[in-house]
Amino acid sequence: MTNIVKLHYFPGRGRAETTRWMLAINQIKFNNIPIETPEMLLDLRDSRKLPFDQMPLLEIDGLNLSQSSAMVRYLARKGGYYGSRDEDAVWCDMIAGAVADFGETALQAAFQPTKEIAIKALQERFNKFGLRFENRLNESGLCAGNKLTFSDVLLAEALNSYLEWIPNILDKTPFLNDLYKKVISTPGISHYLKSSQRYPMSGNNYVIDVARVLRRALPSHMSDQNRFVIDNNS
Ligand SMILES: N[C@@H](CCC(=O)N[C@@H](CS)C(=O)NCC(=O)O)C(=O)O
Repeated sequence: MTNIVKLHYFPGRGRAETTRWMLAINQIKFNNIPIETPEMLLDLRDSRKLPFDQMPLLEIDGLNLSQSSAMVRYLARKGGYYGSRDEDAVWCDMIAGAVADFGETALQAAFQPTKEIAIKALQERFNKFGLRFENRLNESGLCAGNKLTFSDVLLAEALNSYLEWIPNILDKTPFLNDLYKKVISTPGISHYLKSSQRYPMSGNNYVIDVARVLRRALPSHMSDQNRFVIDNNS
């Protein structure tokens, strides 16, 4: 019997979401293991499965994987999503790097003081990267080579978040729009997006979960900002 794949993280998308999309495209069944309290995180750290004390943690094939970019690449190699040639693989890596910079703004959106501020930041980031991605896709409709790679999946995952905030953002980038549709209609990802494993768009509840588990201050616009911070001097 194969061990079920486990993904430990806050009960939300965050930095675990790219791994979920890569598990999905590989059609690998997995369980989200939500870490909802500081005690649960402490137990996970005590288990010595976190080499850098950080989440997410992916338990797969008898391995304890840390760092979402390593998880994504492990799953890319496992499923043949790393391109066929060295040149494609290095393009995958370059695009994955750019998508990480692009996607960071979407990861931070829920932490912004207002919806307007979040949307402004996303639009500016899209203005910087959108046409660069579009021009790259112009050649074959894909990020690298002539078959789907993990860089296409990462790009679609980031675009999914941008679209949730700005629904018409892909109106002037038809290649990006086509790539997005292609990725979300693959059997694994379309199934995942409709499944109970898919967390909703991150909002205040997610921000509060993160602060509570990490015992961190909430963003300054939220009330009772230090409600989860332990004062060790008192
Ligand atoms: N580059 C890492 C970042 C991991 C990370 O920052 N994880 C946060 C939660 S999103 C964490 O565990 N923070 C606690 C800590 O750094 O001690 C990745 O993508 O996996």
